[in-house]
Amino acid sequence: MKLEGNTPLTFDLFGNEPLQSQAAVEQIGPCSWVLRGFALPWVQPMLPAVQAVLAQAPFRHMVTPGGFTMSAALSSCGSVGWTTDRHGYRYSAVDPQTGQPWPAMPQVLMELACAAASETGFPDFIPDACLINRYLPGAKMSLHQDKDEQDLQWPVVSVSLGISAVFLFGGLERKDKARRVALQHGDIVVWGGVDRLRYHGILPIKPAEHPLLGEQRINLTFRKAM
Ligand code: MD3
Ligand code: FE
Repeated sequence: MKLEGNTPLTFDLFGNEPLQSQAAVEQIGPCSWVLRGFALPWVQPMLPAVQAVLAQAPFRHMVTPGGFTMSAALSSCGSVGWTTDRHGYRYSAVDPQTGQPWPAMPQVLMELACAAASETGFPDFIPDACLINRYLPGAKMSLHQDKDEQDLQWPVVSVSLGISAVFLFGGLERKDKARRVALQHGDIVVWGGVDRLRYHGILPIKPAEHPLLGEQRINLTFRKAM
């Protein structure tokens, strides 16, 4: 690194210079923001960390309590992960597919989520779950609310990687008109407060090729579940 007169030197736990990002911020709700490109400086160190998680806890297609197989494939890391079966949706400390605890949340993912939350006014956010969704072309996520977390005062931080998506940003009732927002590689969405229970979804992904990730979209959502 370059040493200059008064540059403060700060290092993370591994003695690395912390990554920083300057991103264009778009406010899309009273308590929701899109940080365009915020994750870009983290992408290179993130990808091997995500791959290591997926080696321990491979993607799987969840079946909803109603019997529908979700088109996005899912995995998790952190002290709890999200699972669904015919009894319902819940967070669990164990991956039901392996019987093992979920992989720990890699440091670089935790740092990115905390940096993005701080940027939008949630400096004390410490996620305990990171859900990893993989969308191949045609996959979608129907309108839903994220309400399985215990304390809804904490925000959710979402990181988009790979090919782009159109997300639906609805209201507090399913019937409310949803606005469409394009999400690209490196974009982060943070939502909390009065927006925490807004309906949201992802339109079917259009086929495209991303130079780093190929024909897929990966979305990471960081939550404080317990
Ligand atoms: C929620 N994931 O995992 S995150 C999910 O891109 C999930 O994979 C989607 O919904 C994905 O539960 C969407 C992005 C997002 C953006 C804006 C929102 C979620 C939002 C606004 C309000 C509530
Ligand atoms: Fe969601």
